[in-house]
Amino acid sequence: MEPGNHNAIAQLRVMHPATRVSGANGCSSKGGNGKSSCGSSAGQGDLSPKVWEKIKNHPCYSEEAHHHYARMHVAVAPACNIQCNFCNRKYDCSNESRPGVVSERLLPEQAARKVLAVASTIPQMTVLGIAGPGDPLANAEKTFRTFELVAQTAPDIKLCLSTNGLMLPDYVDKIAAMNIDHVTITINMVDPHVGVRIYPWVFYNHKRHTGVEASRILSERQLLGLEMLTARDILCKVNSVMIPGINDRHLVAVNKAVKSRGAFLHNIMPLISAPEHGTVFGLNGQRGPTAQELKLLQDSCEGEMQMMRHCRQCRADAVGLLGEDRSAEFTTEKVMGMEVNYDLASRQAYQEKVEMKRQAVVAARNVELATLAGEQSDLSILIAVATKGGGRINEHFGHAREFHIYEVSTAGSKFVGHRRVDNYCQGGYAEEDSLETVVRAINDCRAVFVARIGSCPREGLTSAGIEPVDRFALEYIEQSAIAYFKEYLERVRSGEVEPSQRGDADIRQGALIA
Ligand code: CLF
Ligand code: SF4
Repeated sequence: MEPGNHNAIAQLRVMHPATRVSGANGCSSKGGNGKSSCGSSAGQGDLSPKVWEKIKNHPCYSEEAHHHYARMHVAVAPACNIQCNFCNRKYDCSNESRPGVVSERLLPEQAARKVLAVASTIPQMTVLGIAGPGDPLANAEKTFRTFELVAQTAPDIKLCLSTNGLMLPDYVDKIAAMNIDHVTITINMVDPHVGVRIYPWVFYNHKRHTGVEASRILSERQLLGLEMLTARDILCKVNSVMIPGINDRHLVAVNKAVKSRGAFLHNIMPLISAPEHGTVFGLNGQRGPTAQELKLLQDSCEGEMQMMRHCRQCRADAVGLLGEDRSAEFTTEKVMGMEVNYDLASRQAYQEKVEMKRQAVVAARNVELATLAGEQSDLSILIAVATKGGGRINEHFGHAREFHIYEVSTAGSKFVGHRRVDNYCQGGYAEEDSLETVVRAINDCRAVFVARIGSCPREGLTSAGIEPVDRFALEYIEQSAIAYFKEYLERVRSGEVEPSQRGDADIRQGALIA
């Protein structure tokens, strides 16, 4: 579609216009009064039906959902009104994206057509997010116009917004009026003296502010915006970038501050910083956290509120399940050539099947979990899993671009993160050097579950103390993890294995363009 072709949306075939699934009546988020079940794999748990309806197929707000449902971003928001030391304008917004250039910036009409094209092709795509590449509320007109067009033509798609929060208080009423049910605010500090090391300036009220004053304005606006949103029962997630030596310890205070203002979920992400990104932090050698540092901080905050651990710091034009990127299939040129056939009824029918599969995953996990009843042990282990989604161990070791990490103990299994890696198998031949990077990425794990694995990587992993396990190929992840843990306990009790501590692991730095 040519830029500015406003008629294109009207030409799209919309077979079943319907009311928005994501209701206008808000929700009864537990707000600041307690930890909720969201973001975990616990299913509805203690969530109210209204909140559950909002999160159950949102891949970012529900860890369990992220194995089954996809999201997409449209890059309609190029400008930004603040400067973060971890951002370079040539790259995606680090608030919501990994640092890779956005392939295309879109006009709202192009974006809306792309949404329908994706919705027609990927029926489990349930969420449209606007997350950059700049700040969506610094580009408010384009952002809201895009949401408006999508709400008219694809009423079942949840609308999701991610912002640095500077302009948030000005737009809360608009956000509520447009049924945007999910808002993410990136809050890296609540103390301007910490902020001064993260934000060199903010542009507010027609003026560029610097120093402590800049961070004071930003923090006040962020927290005010958060309070205003939660007062309207809009689900709020807070993203925080963990920057060792700058805000790592301070993020516990951020966690408390956002919890007390009703945030629903806290997502502490590792700083991604490399010199080639051209950011202030990248150029001055500021490191990101190790896997263990990140997990320790997330664990220490988890008593306060539910933590998101499955964020992929995705691009501002990402499409697909978290962890996969199908954006190259939906360039403007390709979208223009596609027959767009948005069919709400068939989307819903497909999603009902997804729901049944999802329930089967949970049921299998619960049956296995019941067999742990009465087990007494302080041991817990980490397991890396090669998966393509669906909650199953269905990826070959050599094809995995990331591993899901599960922590297993007598309490059950829990998703605690993911690790990106270079493909071990590079188009038919094995890349021996990449085994070393894989080992470093999952070095804290006791075992790696795969659908298949060759003899060379099997030997390399074994000698690194990581057991390659393919006997659960194609089985459910959590059910298998619990079964493995029971065997592990028996092996420890029989003296066959020593329950020694594993080492730390690397979080991969640098751009990853799918
Ligand atoms: Fe996009 Fe963000 Fe909505 Fe998700 S992403 S706007 S809440 S639909 Fe999700 Fe991506 Fe992490 Fe963001 S994995 S970077 S948390
Ligand atoms: Fe970059 Fe996003 Fe920060 Fe703006 S808010 S400077 S786009 S990371």
